[in-house]
Amino acid sequence: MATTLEIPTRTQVGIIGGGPAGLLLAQLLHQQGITAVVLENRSRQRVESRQRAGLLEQGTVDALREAGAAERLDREGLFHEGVILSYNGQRHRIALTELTGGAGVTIYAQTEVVKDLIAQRLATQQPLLFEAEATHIEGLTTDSPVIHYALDGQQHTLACDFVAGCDGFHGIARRTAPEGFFKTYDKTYPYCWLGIIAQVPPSTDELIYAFHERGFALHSMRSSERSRLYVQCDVTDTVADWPDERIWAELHLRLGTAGWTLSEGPILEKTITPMRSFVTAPMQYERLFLAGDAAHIVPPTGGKGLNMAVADTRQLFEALRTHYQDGDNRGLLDYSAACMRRVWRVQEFSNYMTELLHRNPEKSAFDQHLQEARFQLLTTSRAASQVVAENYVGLAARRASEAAEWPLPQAL
Ligand code: RFL
Ligand code: PHB
Repeated sequence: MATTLEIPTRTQVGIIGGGPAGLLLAQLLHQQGITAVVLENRSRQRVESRQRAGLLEQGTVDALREAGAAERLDREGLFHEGVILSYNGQRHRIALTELTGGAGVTIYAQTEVVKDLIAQRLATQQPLLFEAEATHIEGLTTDSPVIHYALDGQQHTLACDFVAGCDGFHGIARRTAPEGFFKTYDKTYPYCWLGIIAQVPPSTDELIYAFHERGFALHSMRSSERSRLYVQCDVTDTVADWPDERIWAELHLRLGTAGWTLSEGPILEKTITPMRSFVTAPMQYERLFLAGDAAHIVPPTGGKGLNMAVADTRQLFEALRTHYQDGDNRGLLDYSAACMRRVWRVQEFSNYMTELLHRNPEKSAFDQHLQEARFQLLTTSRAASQVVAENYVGLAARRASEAAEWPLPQAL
């Protein structure tokens, strides 16, 4: 069902997608008096219950604070000063704050971020239409593009100055540009993640990422009462292949180390996630700007997807703000280039973490030794650990984005 608001036909920024990117953009614009309409094709209940990310970089927390949407996050978020990597039971702690001059990460579920942003949007009485599916966009080369969408069985149009494509990996925005305009780059991995939420206090204060010869495992958390855990599984597996006993048995084996036990509890939810790296370049076509998963996907091993979506959103917001308030279009013109520098840095780190920590049945014995040597370097070199720490907390990506002198490859 849609909200009870009158259905708008014209706005300044038409936003497709009511995930973290679209909702945050709408709020930041609203604070500056710039109008927007958010079109979201799922129901509110569905959007608020999709289990996804949990790890927020400092820049993401700051953006949510700037948007006035961090009251609960500041109360309930769990700040982490370090993270643990494990290799066949041998653990190595990366002291994040110590290695980065104070930066850490915050655990606060994406579901909660989305609930906070939706509540805030509805409180401002600004348009957020659920079950409103954008079907196509017209006139992107004119100064008034039009988004066509279906709502309650009827077709509607929304005219705007700019379109923000925040509609995730399966959205329509990216497909609106002429064939061949966007270049795409991708990589899939020969394994998936099976993720669970368990009603049990976390068995660790800090996240544990484990390589094991039986495959990857991750111990994360949602609160002092709930744990979030993942195990690497095969691409052909379904949830039915993973009864609770099998999941716990693998988690014990893969996360285990001498003198530590993993507590079990009722499993509330199980989902399987494919692992994929994907980049669209550039991130703008005429008056269409892509942000978040609509433009790029990373495998979740680095905890980066949501953080990249928020970083794009901030960049796009700032570009739109200076356009409307100062008549300055430089931010809009530079949007894609500034994002791309950060996107490739984050892609590289997510790929590094993924390949470091998963068992890849397609790898040769030689490559498996290299993988172990990479892990060993982390345990013996503070410099190597610092590189991981700077990437994990988001510092490295911010520096990449600001390195404007770095030339972009011709193809971009
Ligand atoms: P979203 O969240 O996919 O939102 C896009 C929204 O657009 C809607 N939509 C449409 N609306 C109208 N018309 C259409 N035609 C539409 N087509 C689509 C969709 O219904 C949806 O609501 O994209 P956004 O906003 O860019 O946000 C990206 C993040 O959701 C994503 O990157 C993260 O969840 C990735 N991720 C993680 N990111 C982190 O930063 N830290 C983590 O710890 C982390 N862990 C994860 C993750 C993703 C995971 N999965 C399930 C993929 C762990 C997992 C398991
Ligand atoms: C999560 O808490 O869901 C989570 C944390 C870190 C990751 C991925 C997922 O790298």
